[in-house]
Amino acid sequence: MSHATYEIKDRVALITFQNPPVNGMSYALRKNLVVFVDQAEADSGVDAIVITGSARAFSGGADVTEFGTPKVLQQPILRVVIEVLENVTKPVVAAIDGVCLGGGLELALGAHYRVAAAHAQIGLPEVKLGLLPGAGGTQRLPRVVGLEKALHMITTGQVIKAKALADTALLDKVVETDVVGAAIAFAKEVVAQNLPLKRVRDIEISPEGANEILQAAREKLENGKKGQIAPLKCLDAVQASVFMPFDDGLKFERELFLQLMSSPESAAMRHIFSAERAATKIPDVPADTLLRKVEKVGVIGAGTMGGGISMNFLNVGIPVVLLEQKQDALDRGVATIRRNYENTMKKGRITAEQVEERMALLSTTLSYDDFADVDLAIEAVFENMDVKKAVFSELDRVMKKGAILASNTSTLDLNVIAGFTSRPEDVIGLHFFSPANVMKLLEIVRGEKTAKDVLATSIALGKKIGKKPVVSGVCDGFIGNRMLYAYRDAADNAMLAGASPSQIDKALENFGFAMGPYRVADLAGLDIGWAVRKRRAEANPDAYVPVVADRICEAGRFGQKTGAGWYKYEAGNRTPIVDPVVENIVKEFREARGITPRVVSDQEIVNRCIFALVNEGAKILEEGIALRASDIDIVYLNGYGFPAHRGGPMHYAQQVGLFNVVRAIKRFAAASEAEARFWKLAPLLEKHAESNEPLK
Ligand code: T1G
Repeated sequence: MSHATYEIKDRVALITFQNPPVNGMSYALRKNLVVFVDQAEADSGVDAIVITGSARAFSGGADVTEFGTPKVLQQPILRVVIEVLENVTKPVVAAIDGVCLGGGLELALGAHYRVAAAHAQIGLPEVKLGLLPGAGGTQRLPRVVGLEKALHMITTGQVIKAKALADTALLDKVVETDVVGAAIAFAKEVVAQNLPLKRVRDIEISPEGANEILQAAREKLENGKKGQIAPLKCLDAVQASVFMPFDDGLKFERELFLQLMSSPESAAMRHIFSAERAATKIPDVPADTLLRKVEKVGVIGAGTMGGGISMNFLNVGIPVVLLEQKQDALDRGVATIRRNYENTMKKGRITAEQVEERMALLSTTLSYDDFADVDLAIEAVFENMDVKKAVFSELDRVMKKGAILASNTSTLDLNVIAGFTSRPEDVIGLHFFSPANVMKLLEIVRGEKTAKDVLATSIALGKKIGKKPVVSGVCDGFIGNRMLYAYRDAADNAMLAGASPSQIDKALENFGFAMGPYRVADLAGLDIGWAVRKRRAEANPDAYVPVVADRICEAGRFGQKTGAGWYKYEAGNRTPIVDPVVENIVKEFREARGITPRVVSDQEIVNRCIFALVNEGAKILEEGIALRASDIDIVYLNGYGFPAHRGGPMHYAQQVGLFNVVRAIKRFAAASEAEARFWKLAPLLEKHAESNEPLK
């Protein structure tokens, strides 16, 4: 099957890529393109050539599905295709609509001229895959948009609308409609006026001021995201565009590209790219499932969560009716939403008009009767089953047939909640993470009776509001929090063995977490967890195992909010300060248990905490709570700050080697009875360590 079409319109050869969904530059498309270009060049009835894609995509770049396969190196590789375009003896014009990204933009830069639709999206996002533009982008883009803009685009992966690039040499014409027609007319004009066949590679770059620009960019990147090596290599490649002859620059770019392509960081980030998309595919829910319409949303609870949840829908133009029990709570909630928008506006990310547009979509009520016409209701009320029962009974009473009833619960059994209604098939969990208007993760909790179209609608809505949806089954803590409990317990075990809270935090921050578990606890507040543990202890005294955090809380130390928790804090300052009081509490806690502290290495701390995540993740996978290992990665990357350049706990475990993970867990378990109780090895993990089959 051909991956491009060829037709002649008024002596202009029009070559249209046909590799849906986004015209990835596959081997077949690359080959078809060269064959058609050669055909057009040899045809005396053709004066010029226009290459184009679809309205959705000129091209989304190199075909990522070919990475790691022989096809990615099968000739003609993209660089060769680009050289073919550059050296055609007739004008080649790229007609750009939709996305023009990565290798797609590099291809367009090989054309002599470029005509774009104003709304087309242009960029070199390879850095987000842990790569750099490997088909000349680092050498050509600076020549058409200037060094500084090219540096920013390539080191951040920023995508820019074509109209914002209209005044650069990247684009020769920007049109509102019919970009192909405009490109054909433009090509004919080039022929009629016998204009030169411009090659981007021939544009000179002045070195004047380059060093200052490059040095400033380098310093910024060196203080950037830890562990990500691609941005600095992008900078090195762009630097070559200024100081090396073009072909040497191409060679240098290629060397750096191949280094990145074989790096664990890029493997991790490419894994994330495919994992995010896989997470929205549910085996027993057909991709063409008819979705329920969601044109109006009701949110119950105007607190931090309810307000943040509401903002997600207001941001995409969906009206929200916000319900509370008391007017002053409503007023506070609305004021908080407005304040959040005004803060975003002050940062220049939205305009004053957008603030008003969004606030105008928000209405409030004290009566459930106003939920009669909402298509989806999401409750974000107190985490108590009696409260949930009252809320869902009311929702069931007032909401129209076919509406979706959602709970934001993070700890309660969704199936029980669904049982409070006459329509359990319309009930689902939409677990947002605080702050709900910022955090990307959305755990979509599928109840036993949740209808397939409700699930499909929720996933589509999650994507629409810019979240990373992951489907979870029903269990305590779903996917993320259940793993978080294991992670925190592992950190506590390392502390009991002899490590200090600050050593544990630093070890995990060096691994790549933005904050270690004790700093996170101080930020979130220790009192919340303490209350949960006390409730559990009252309910089941025999099962309760005291933890050091109890002693910290008993001392009135709830974290930043009280000026002291695991660390102490000076007034108005969030910098954690190691506190001898805590070290003494930990020391006494160990002594009371007859534990003699030992040296615990940073690597052991990391292994204990990350392998605890992996072990719990394997249990979650085995129980069918998560559909696939990569879903677990997406949860932990987007809800818990797992470093992207590690790919997620399950991906990281595969890179370490499941044999090594299982061996380490067994050695931890052998240390004591308490450790053996904690380190119950997931059978699935042991099975895959034996078979060496990757976890799927
Ligand atoms: N190759 C192959 N498939 C791709 C693809 C690509 N480049 N990009 C997207 N897809 C698939 C995706 O997996 C999904 O498949 C479907 O298209 C829709 O994607 C040499 C080496 C293009 C903005 O980094 O940013 O060029 O799940 O759900 O929201 O220098 O996809 O339906 O089976 O995301 O409309 C550089 C990556 C590659 C762009 C579309 N390019 N893609 O977003 O749909 S490296 C990128 C995106 C490179 C050269 C280097 C987005 C999109 P499925 P989607 P969307």
